[in-house]
Amino acid sequence: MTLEVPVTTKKPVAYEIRGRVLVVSIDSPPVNALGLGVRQGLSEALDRLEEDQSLSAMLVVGAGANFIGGADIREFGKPRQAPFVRDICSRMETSSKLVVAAIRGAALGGGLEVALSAHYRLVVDGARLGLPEVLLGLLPGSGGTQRMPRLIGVSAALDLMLTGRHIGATEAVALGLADRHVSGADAVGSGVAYVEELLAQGARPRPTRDATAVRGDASDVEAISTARNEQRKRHPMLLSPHLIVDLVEATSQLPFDPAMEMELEKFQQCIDSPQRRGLIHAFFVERDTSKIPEATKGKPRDVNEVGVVGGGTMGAGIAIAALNAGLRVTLVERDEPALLRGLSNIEQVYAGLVAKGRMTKSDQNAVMARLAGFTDFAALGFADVVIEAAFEDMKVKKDVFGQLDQVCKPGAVLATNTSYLDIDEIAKATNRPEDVIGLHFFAPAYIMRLLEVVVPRQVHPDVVATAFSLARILKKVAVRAGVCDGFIGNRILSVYRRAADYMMEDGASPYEIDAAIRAFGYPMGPLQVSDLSGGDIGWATRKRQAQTRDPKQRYVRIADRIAEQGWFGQKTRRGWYLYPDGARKGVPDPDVLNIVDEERKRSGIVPRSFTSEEIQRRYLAAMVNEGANVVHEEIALRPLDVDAVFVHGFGFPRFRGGPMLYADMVGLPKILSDIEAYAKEDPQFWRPSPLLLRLVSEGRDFSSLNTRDA
Ligand code: 3H9
Repeated sequence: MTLEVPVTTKKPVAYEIRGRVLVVSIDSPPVNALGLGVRQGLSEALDRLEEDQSLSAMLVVGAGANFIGGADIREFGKPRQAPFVRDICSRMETSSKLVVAAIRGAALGGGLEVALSAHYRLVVDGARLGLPEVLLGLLPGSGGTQRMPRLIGVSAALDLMLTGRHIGATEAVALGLADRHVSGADAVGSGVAYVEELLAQGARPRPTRDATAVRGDASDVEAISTARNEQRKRHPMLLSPHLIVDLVEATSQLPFDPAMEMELEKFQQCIDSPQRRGLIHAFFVERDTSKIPEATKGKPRDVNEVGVVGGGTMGAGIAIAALNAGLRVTLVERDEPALLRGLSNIEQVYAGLVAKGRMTKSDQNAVMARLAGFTDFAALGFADVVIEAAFEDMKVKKDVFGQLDQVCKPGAVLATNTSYLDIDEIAKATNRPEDVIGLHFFAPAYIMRLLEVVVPRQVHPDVVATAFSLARILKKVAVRAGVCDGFIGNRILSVYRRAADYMMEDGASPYEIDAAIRAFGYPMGPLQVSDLSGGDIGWATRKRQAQTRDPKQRYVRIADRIAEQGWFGQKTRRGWYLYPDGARKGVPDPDVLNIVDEERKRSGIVPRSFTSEEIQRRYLAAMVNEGANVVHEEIALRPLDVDAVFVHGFGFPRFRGGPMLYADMVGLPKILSDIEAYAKEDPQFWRPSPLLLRLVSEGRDFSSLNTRDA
């Protein structure tokens, strides 16, 4: 007899009895994370399985699109509450009755650890399995580090745990992570059928802890040593990857239970680390930047066809980003030679991928077939969105927008990729300012994930919503910014670069500055970045700003002196560094140090020494203070938007979460007292932001302004 127990949708775990099978369905939107309610529900389900003599097996499934998205990461950092996932996993694994997991959608982190504790695993189409804890500054903390290697071997387990990558159903079966793949998406139906089949075969509980894929032989030892060396080289500043390697090593050195104790201890070490806070902040920030007022007020328009004006570095990069997302692209240039150069810029990137074996020639042809080039603006008549990436000059931009106004269809979004210019002014060149917006990409536009969506005064909410929906299509992190010189990122950059210039003139060498910033966790120092992107760009900006610069402002000429020599960085084989024979890694240049010395003398400065810590503190204080100004002036909606800009567009170390979270972790009173101390030397530059002053006086931090709804 089948006893149907009504499914109560309100409970985060629902049960249904199908014959002799207890079907346990986790129903906790949005991703069935293992919050307290789910853990209690799973624990009660196990009680029921043990107590009910009519039951022979339990099937665990997820309601909705996912199995289990992992631990509820909002709970980390708060007091732990029993029952714990690791104990639930242990009870499942040691159950005397059969436990089976049927996976649809995401089984990630703690979710996969639950599945690993089942005796058998079935996957349906679209399943995504992985242990992505490392990306959050964590390690699998509910037995994943011990069960995964025992099930699929040391090498494969290290790969999954150290990359955090998700694998699909086919790979899961190939690796031995899942026992069966059933096509279709019916996890409950397929799961119950599978359990019945196993019961009919007399299958017995099969604890994963007893699996034997860890051999402890020379190849395992080799895999561990290679992983250890690689992680030391790649992630010297991170904690959790190294602990993961130690724990995988423990699978062949310790019995299961003591190794689990070791896992718990190291998991707690990660939980207590600032890196965990930084990386989890970065995870939520990526999702929260799209919570903007226009998300409810505006309706995105369809985007299939993108027009790009200008085929230089930015225009070509934007075209590639759109092509990669499957969109059709029309490129327009002012004349035939410029068009050919633009098309060849695009073609070269794909040819490079083909040469490296990362794309097939036929895929390249298929992508290029979605690209068309013209010298006549009329070709943009069908575009849903046009992105202008012409020369950074107001007259040029206004001319382009005047032409776009003539040819584009009604409702087309007209976007400019300007980095600094006033978009309200650009919009005036059209009779449809409500359709004009800023889409500020970062070079290379097909790689960098940041997209600043710059919102001018008259733009329609639908256009803002369309920009965010385009960003999703392009897999970018879109951040809403207001109009001002430099928007969020470049405006803040110009301030902390000045702080770096001042330190340089006061005594820190360019190479000490770069080394200090790398030691903070940046992949490159600011002067290396300048050499990579080209010193002529900043030089042009400084020349443009010269007329409006406050004459009382301290101005350091070192960068101009270097640019005046034609030393623009890697492309000219010298800039702040020398690049002998086109080498990508620069070496210090004594001539640059001479220029620095000359400028110090010219300014009457007696150089003093700076420690690495002092360089970092000043650089970061300038960044945080301007970040606060940008929030105060509502150029950024919240501090988290500033964090997103710096992590995704400026190489800020993700494990620190972003400059505003970093400031919270250091403590705002400390940042303010640094700024006040620096202001004694240069009160014109070091002016505490009104927002920083207010938050300190109220005993609050930036995070208190990070409401999840804009
Ligand atoms: C872990 O498991 C540790 C264990 O080893 C040890 C202890 C047991 N918790 O991404 P989406 C929210 S560590 C809380 O847009 P999608 C997210 O913020 C964890 N909330 O959806 C968003 O909220 P809102 C290991 C979570 O369909 C909403 O859900 N697991 C969690 O594109 C929708 O998210 C992971 O690292 C969570 N775990 O992608 C997996 N996950 O609507 C992390 C998501 O308010 N999650 N949210 O903005 C993911 O990778 C994706 O969310 C997933 C769905 C693939 C699941």
